[in-house]
Amino acid sequence: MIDFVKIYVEGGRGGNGAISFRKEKYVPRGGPDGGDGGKGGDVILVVDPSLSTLLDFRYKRFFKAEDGQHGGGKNKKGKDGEDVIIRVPPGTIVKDAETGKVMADLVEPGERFVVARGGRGGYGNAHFKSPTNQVPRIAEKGEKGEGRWIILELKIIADVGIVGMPNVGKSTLISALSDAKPKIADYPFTTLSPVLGVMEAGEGERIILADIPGIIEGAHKGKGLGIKFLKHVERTKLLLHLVDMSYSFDKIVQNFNVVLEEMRSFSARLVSKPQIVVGNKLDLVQDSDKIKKLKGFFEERGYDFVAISALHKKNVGDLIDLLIKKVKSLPVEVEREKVDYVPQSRPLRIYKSGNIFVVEGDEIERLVSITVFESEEALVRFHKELRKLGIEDKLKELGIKEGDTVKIGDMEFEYREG
Ligand SMILES: Nc1nc2c(ncn2[C@@H]2O[C@H](COP(=O)(O)OP(=O)(O)OP(=O)(O)O)[C@@H](O)[C@H]2O)c(=O)[nH]1
Ligand SMILES: [Mg+2]
Repeated sequence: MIDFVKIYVEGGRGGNGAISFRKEKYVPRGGPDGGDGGKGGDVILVVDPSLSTLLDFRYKRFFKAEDGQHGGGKNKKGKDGEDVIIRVPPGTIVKDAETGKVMADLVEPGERFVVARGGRGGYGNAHFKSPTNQVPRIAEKGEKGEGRWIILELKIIADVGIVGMPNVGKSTLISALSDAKPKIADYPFTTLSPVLGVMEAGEGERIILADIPGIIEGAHKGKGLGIKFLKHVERTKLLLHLVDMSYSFDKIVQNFNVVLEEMRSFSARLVSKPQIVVGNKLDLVQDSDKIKKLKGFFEERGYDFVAISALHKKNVGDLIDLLIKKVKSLPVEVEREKVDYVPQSRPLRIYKSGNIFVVEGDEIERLVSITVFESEEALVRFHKELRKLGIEDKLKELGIKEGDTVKIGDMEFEYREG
């Protein structure tokens, strides 16, 4: 099962603004009418409930939205770039790959999250008309789209998580209760990855069940398969702990405790979930006292207990009733991962590195990226901004001289006394 992928997402670049002047009869040069560039497309994640793994991302790792088109004359705005829609299964947690911070936890079908914004379109020269400048020969370039590596991590959303030792009949049970058709066999570790099943719960309601690989002693230290799948039952509402009743009473209790301990070692949150105990393989039990004893034992500890045979569908109806009653009594809300990602703009920083004066910061780098340096007017505007941001003063403080190199973003400039 693919439940962890790293992908690259990038919004489209904004289109450039146009420099253009109205052509009118008998007027040599009309007013500026250069249109703005279109906005770059966004990369958007959308929850698609028909998906249950991140398998698709094994083959496609780069997602870039379309660039905006350039503006044109006659105030023609460039067309916005198309968004890229990425479909993800419910329960997909989105993290910034660099910091590991959670950007979003996508749960509800149709829920959307813009994971990389497209750049703003550049202003055309019509924007720069002012009382002192009737013929602005200046336009902006489109802004770059956001680009980042992200991690998608799937934590299945189900109502009931079926846990237990290998070979106790978890997969047999999910196939008896739902539409799921997992592999069933008489050896441990038949199930290698989680399986989801939908159970009809009357009045159009449905309960989603998750069957995960068996858990053995030492699972939290990496033994067997169980532990890495435990995260998939971490946000179910109810745990259905299945035990194999063909063993002796003591062995059944011992096995039960092993699974409980392994879950506790994995997470306190998991083990504190509401839990019911289901004894399976009733058909193999001759001694009806054992069942009474088991029922007493588990109920004393606060668990509901049902004895069934998943294979022969014995008492499965009772179990269904109990599941419906339990799930309905539990909160509807899925526990979401806490979002702790705050988009941070890099502040302005000016320093000397060797002979080079380096200027860093989102605002100034953005300004560089949208400025058309070939245009004298744009250059004047750029210098004005530098002064306004206090960059000029700071560079002088650091002892900059005519002819020195200033690096801003990935552009290098020769410093001229303005
Ligand atoms: N006699 C009897 N056998 C059962 C019952 N339920 C399951 N089995 C058998 O137990 C064996 C294991 O069943 P699975 O459903 O594959 O068990 P599991 O818990 O999913 O096993 P893993 O995926 O390996 O953890 C199979 O041979 C099933 O036919 C039952 O109620 N009675
Ligand atoms: Mg199984």
